[in-house]
Amino acid sequence: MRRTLRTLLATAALATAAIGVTVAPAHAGWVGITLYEDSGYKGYPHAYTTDRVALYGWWENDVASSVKNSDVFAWVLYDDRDYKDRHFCIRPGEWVENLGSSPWKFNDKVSSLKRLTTSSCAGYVPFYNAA
Ligand SMILES: [Ca+2]
Ligand SMILES: [Ca+2]
Repeated sequence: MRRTLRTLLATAALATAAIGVTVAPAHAGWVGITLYEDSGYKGYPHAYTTDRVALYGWWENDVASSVKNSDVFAWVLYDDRDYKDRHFCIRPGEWVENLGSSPWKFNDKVSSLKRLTTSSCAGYVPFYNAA
């Protein structure tokens, strides 16, 4: 049953990928955040421009291993849906090559995303100390 569902979802995900719906836009000036399945900005890129109260499915939830913020605002990544549990904030222009690195230990954890309306982390725990 579970295997059948996974196969079905995999087929659906591949169909979606084939028509380019969720592929990160490559054009200059794109604004948003990109989560990658693998460290080093590799694997399937998931691009977001708005809050996500919950990420769904094996292809999107608990898969992010690296992240780039190409937005003008900071984003907060949460371990649980509904913006709960452990979280870290990434500022505009910041990249995190390996979410599993020891300061964070956040590999394959991200389950919701919040886009702030400031470029600073505004009190949220940042990945990096401010320059
Ligand atoms: Ca991963
Ligand atoms: Ca999670």
